[in-house]
Amino acid sequence: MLETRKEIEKTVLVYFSVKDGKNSYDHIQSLNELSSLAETAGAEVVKSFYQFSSSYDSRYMIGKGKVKEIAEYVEEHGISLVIFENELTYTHLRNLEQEIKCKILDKSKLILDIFANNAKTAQAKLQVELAQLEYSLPRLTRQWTHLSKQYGGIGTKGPGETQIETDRRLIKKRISVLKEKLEKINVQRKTQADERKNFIRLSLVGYTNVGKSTLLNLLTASDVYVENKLFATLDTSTRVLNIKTKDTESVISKFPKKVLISDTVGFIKNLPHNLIESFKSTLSEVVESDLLLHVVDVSNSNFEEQINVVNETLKEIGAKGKPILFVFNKVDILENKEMIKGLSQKHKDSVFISAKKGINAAALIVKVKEMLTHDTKETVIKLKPHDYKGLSTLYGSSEIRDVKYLKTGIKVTIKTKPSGKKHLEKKIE
Ligand SMILES: Nc1nc2c(ncn2[C@@H]2O[C@H](COP(=O)(O)OP(=O)(O)OP(=O)(O)O)[C@@H](O)[C@H]2O)c(=O)[nH]1
Ligand SMILES: [Mg+2]
Repeated sequence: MLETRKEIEKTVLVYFSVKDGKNSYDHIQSLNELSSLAETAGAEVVKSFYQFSSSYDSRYMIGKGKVKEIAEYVEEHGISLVIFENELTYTHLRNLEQEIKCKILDKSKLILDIFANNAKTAQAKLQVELAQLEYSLPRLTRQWTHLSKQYGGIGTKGPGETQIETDRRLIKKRISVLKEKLEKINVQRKTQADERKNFIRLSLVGYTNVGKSTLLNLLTASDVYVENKLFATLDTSTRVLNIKTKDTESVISKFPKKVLISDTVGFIKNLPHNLIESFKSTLSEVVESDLLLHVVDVSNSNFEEQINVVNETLKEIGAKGKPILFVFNKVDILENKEMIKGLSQKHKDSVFISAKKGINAAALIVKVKEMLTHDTKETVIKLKPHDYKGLSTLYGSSEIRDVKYLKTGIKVTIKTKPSGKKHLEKKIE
């Protein structure tokens, strides 16, 4: 755990990128995000360094000149922590620590620390410990010697073995213990999931700090933890849709089954892979949902990139292809309201809300109902006059309710699902 929580550590950030001519803006976004992460961990960021070069330095990641510049700054200003945006290898860490005389971390380690600090349930704690150990394994230094005291015992110190080899073996042993424990929790979770089969299941997914938990609270009249910090939520909370306003109650009563909504851990750019791996069981609720509500902080200038990161992460956890409703949140603080029109054209299944102010909750629920009870929905498709090929495609792929041959074209009413509709539109174009 970072010592930063006990006393605020003066911190500098470092960003390195290989020159490709287009990163003039990226480094600002990345450093801003790294700064929020560092502050979430309790650090005080006093300066950022960045460097673009034709290739990275195998010894230090950044060039030797930059290392010197940072070392001087660290000494002059009493800095105790340097955080790199880039993932550092054991060699980088060792060499950097020799030149810059203070603690050095990379973004993955920082995120792992925040997760460790925020983990509340036994499952989250085990998952974080597993990810931390897997991260440490290739970066072992003598810092792990305490493990032999904690988990040591018969056969932990073979003759001639170095301490690091012993530690590595201890860590591997602990990793398999953790995996077993998590597997047991997973079996219990599957039983719970089976019990939920008779419900309609929605999951809130999205970048960290976009307002997922605030939305869960609004939609389910709950009180889960909300905070203007990254990774406030690490566990999955599931609640029944239950928002009692004049507009929403009547829609909710028309759902064929009770609706459950789950809120879960948020995503971030370059989330350490082993964290995603160990959080897979927490995230399995997402994979099993009927519909994903992809919550986006539309007031954040970087929201398009955040959408891409979330889409990539969804692929990684096996949730690709799930129906998605884009929930553009924080419209109350959106300066450029003009954007809404363009976004709603780009993302057909979308709503614009403020979870905090309760704006447009009814529209969201209506949209959810529309997407879920698609089989009762009708869509009218207009084909060109004499487009019998298009008509035959429609007959082959959907249930036709009505066909009208007009002078201007053929008007076909079909029973369809939203995803099916997109598919059809493509076929007909
Ligand atoms: N202005 C405004 N702020 C909001 C809105 N929704 C959420 N917030 C704020 O955004 C911050 C993050 O909200 P959370 O609900 O904790 O976000 P989250 O997506 O659950 O975040 P993590 O669990 O940390 O990934 C809090 O300070 C909320 O009060 C909104 O509609 N408008
Ligand atoms: Mg949350």
